[in-house]
Amino acid sequence: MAKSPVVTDMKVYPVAGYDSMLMSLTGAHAPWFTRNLVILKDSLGNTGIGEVHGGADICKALESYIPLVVGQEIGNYKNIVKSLTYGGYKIKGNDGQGIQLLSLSNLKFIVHAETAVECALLDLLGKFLELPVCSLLGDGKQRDEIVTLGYLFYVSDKGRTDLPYIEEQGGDAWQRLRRKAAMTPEELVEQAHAVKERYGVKDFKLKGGVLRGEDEMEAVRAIKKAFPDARVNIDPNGAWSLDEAVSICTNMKDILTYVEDPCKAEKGFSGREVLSEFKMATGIPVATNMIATDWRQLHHSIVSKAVDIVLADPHFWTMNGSVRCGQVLNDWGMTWGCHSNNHFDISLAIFAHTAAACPGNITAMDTHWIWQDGQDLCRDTLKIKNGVIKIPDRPGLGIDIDMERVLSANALYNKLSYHDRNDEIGMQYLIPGWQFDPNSPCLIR
Ligand code: GKR
Ligand code: MG
Repeated sequence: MAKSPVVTDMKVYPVAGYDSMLMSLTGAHAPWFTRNLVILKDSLGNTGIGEVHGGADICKALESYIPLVVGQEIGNYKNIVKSLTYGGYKIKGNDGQGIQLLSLSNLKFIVHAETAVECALLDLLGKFLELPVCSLLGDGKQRDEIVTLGYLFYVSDKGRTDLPYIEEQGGDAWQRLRRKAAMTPEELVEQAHAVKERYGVKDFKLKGGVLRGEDEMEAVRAIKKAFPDARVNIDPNGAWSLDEAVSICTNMKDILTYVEDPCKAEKGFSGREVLSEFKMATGIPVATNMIATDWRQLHHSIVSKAVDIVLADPHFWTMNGSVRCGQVLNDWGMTWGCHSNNHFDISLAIFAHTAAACPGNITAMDTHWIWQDGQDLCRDTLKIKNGVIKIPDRPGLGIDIDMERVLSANALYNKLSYHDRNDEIGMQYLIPGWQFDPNSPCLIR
């Protein structure tokens, strides 16, 4: 009987890369971000790769998977992933809150570490069957190109800290601008121009939760004025109260194509109830990556008509789970989209292949990668050109790991004194003693 190759080796590499001082409700991004990589080898000598969020707990979960993966046939990948979900190390202390209040310490409970293994197995299986990963997901490849949006951020002045944020010299407008402060509507429009020039994106998302909602809307208005054909969205991560969100957004109907997590649970009402009231009051479509991060939450979001666009990040749902979510949303007249955190180019490929397998009219894909572009861990990294990522005409993910770069990203990780995301440290240079408050934009204290 024909057999598929067997996994002969699994390695886990925690890695780090550089970031700008990006602002959001949770504070200011540190000079580094961390991720975890999985690299598999099979009996044909092929390599399969995967990436997931960073941090020691996720790394420990991945390491606990090694005996469940090595020696297994890649054709059995669904059962292997299932065995990890049920048999791998469970990160302790989950209070069940999820990220509905955007607590960064809860992110590790939402992340499905096994996605990194699922991805690496699919990469191997794709190479064996000579098919791209997206053809192995759901009902197969639905599109050749993935439209992405330009993810804009307020950027703080790193000169107000003594933290080692990187500087970039030379390059194009985007490479110069992405390491510089951008706090005014004019500076954000300049940022948007640079992103459009380099990547050809047509749509924009502004990360809010930084200034007063009214002030952030000024930036949204300026972006829409500069790019009248763009679909423009703002995401304050639930920083506003329901009343505030309704009042700020009501006049913005012609400007906002949709709004992401404008408000959240309050006064004894769940986030889903509150967003449903927001939608009824404003008629503005709502996207979320905070209140529909698993099947049970999705069920309640749909029943309460709380959202239109579900940003089903494959790192939260697994790749197969995210595609299944995309199929259900499409059948039920809703829209699939993708949430992101800072990531390397392997996750860019995870997003692209997952999006390629989702049917129907998906929304432009989020990605933080433009802030990391150039820190590739692979050769033949996917690129955003003319606003789209083309699915490569190659088996598997279509990218090849560069071990030299992985080892240097791993060396950077090992030098760091902390490995979990920490947005407080940078913030405390700006506002002494600063602490996260889910109800207050980060610069309003
Ligand atoms: O990178 O600061 C950030 C974002 O705010 C991120 O943490 C969010 O999870 O991009 C994300 C979102 O869409 O909510
Ligand atoms: Mg969001």
